[in-house]
Amino acid sequence: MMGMRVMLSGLIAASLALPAVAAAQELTIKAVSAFPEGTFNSKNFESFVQRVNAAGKGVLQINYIGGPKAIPSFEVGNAVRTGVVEIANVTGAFYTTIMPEADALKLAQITAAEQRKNGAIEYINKIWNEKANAYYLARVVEGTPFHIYLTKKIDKPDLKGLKIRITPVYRDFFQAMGATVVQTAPGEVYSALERGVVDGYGWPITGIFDLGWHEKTKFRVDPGFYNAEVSILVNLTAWNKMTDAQRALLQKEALAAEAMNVNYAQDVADDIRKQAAAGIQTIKFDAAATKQYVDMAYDTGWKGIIDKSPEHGPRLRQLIGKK
Ligand code: 173
Repeated sequence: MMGMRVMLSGLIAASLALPAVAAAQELTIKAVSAFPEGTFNSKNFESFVQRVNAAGKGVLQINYIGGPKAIPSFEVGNAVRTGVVEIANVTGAFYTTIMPEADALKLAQITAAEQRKNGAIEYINKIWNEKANAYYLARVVEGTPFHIYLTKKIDKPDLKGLKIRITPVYRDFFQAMGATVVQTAPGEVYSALERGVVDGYGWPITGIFDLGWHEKTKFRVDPGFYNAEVSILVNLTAWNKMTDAQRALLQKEALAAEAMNVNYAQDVADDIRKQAAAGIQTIKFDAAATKQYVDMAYDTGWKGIIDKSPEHGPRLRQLIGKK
C-alpha cells in the first residue's frame, strides 16, 4: 500500500514537471512532395523527414502524406502558402503563379553553399516570405542540369514542328527554338509520350528511369543547361509559431540535406551511363551551335525572370548568376 507521503511527493513532482512538459510539447506537421514518392527528386527530402522524425521525439514530427497523389504538383506551392501543409519538397517552376521569381533558382551558377555565404539565400528568403508566405529552408537538389529528350532526331538547335512537354523551366528557351509547348506535371509525361501527344520533354539528367520514360526516349540533346532546383519550403505562419528547438531541428537537418547535394555528381554519372545502356543516343552540335544553344538558354531564362519581376530579377541575377 502506498503511503500518503509518497503519494503526495509524487504529485508535487508531477506538478512541478508540468510547465516544462507543456512548453516542450511535441508538434506534428504535415508534409508533401511535388514529385512522386520514392523518385529521384523526392529522395533527399524523404531522408530529411526520416532524420527529423528520428531526432525529433518529443519535439517535432513530420507526417509525410506523400507525392502528387496527395496534392497535385502545381498546387503544392499554394498549399504551403495557405498552410494546408506546413512543409513541402517543391521546385520553383511549380509555383510561378504565386511568384515568378521562384523559377529563377534554376539559373543558379553558384552552389547553395555559396548562396548562403554571399547573402543570396537571405535575399531569396525575404522574397519567399513576402510573396509565398514561405520560409525558404534549404535546397535539396542542385547540380543536375536539364536536357531535351526526344523521340525524333534533330541536327541543330531548332525545335520547329516539334511538340515538347514543358514546365515553366523550359518555356522561354524552347519557344525561342520554335517548339510547340505542352505543359504537364511529371506524372503525365509517360502517357503524353505513349499517346504521341509530345515528341519529347524537358527533364534533368537524372530520374528518367523512375517512371519508365526511357522506354519512350530515343535521343538526349547535349549539353545540359541550367541547374535543376528542388527546395524545402515551410509555411511561414507555422514556422513563426514554432519553438526555437523545433526550428533548430528543421534547420539542422535541412542543412545536412543541402550538404549532401555534392553526392549528385555520382547520380549524374550513373544516369548518363544508364541512359547509354538503355540505347538513348546523344545529339551534339558543333562548337558554335553549342555556344549559341547554351547562351540562348541563359539569355531567354533571365529575360523571362526579369520581365516578370523587374523588382527582384536583376538582383537575383547578380547574386546567383555567373560571377
Ligand atoms: O517537371 C519538370 O520538368 C521540372 O520543372 C523539374 C524541376 C526540377 C527538377 C525536376 C523537374
